Amino acid sequence: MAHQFLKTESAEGVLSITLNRPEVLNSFHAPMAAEMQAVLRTAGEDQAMRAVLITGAGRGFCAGQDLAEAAPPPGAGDGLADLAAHVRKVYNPIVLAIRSLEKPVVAAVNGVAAGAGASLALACDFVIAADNASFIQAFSRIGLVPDTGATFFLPRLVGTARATAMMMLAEKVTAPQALAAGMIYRVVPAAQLQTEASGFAASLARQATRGLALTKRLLNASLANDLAAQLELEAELQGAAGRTEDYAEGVAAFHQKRPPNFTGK
Ligand code: T3D
Repeated sequence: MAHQFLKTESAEGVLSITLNRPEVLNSFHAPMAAEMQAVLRTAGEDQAMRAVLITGAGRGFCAGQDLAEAAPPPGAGDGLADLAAHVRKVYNPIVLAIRSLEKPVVAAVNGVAAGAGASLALACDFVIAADNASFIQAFSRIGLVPDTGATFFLPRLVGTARATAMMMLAEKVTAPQALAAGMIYRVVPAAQLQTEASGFAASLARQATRGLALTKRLLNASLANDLAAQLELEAELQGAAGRTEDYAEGVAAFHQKRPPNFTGK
């Protein structure tokens, strides 16, 4: 399907999504958000796509909400009347789609990730950042609160003290700082980002996709469950993993001393 504000490409079992409004650092307006929601839905349905990669065109990853749409300059329109409704309609479905997608999602952060753009990256399963990328909890600079899941993911990743500082001070966190804080998975030289991230996503797409999906479900649940509930869920989902073709293939490959050929079933 052709998109106006996203570029998509399918290769090696990976659906790559590029936010494509570089002139505004890929900030989200309603049409781009609607396209993103639709593409994530398709990604869930397409069994041939076993991993998803999200990146940005140009020098930024995503600068969050398009402020020209949300709060235009005086005389340029009314902007968004009800931000609560807008967040529910635009951003929450994107985060929920990523977290419930039964395949790994990789963010290749190619530049600044600000506001909901930073949150978008944190919602992904893996964040690989260029060494010149940065993360800014920009919300407080304009009098808003963090959204798009930032207050859920960030304290869990870096602890409340650091999350509070990032959110209240809105300072730029460089990619190396984000890595040191445990916010992201890997930092690579900027010139190698797309190659590294694509290769990494392709390697994920060759893994036991059902097993990864069940692992993702466990990780999602572990953020809320107590130990007994989590142990029970592990048992249940291990049962499901044990019924996959990939489990049979993994064990057969082990005994035959060869690499497994997982099909994602
Ligand atoms: O509305 C709701 O639903 C509530 C939900 C809110 C969620 C949010 O995401 S709130 C946070 C919104 N985002 C921001 O506040 C970030 C705004 N941008 C910046 O602070 C800076 O652009 C950056 C720190 C991200 C990068 O700075 P820099 O110096 O590298 O770039 P720049 O020159 O500021 O930006 C380049 C262009 O992109 C520029 O346009 P121009 O002057 O060349 O025509 C700039 O206006 C535009 N741009 C950047 N961010 C946005 C944007 N245009 C619209 N909306 C943006 N968010």
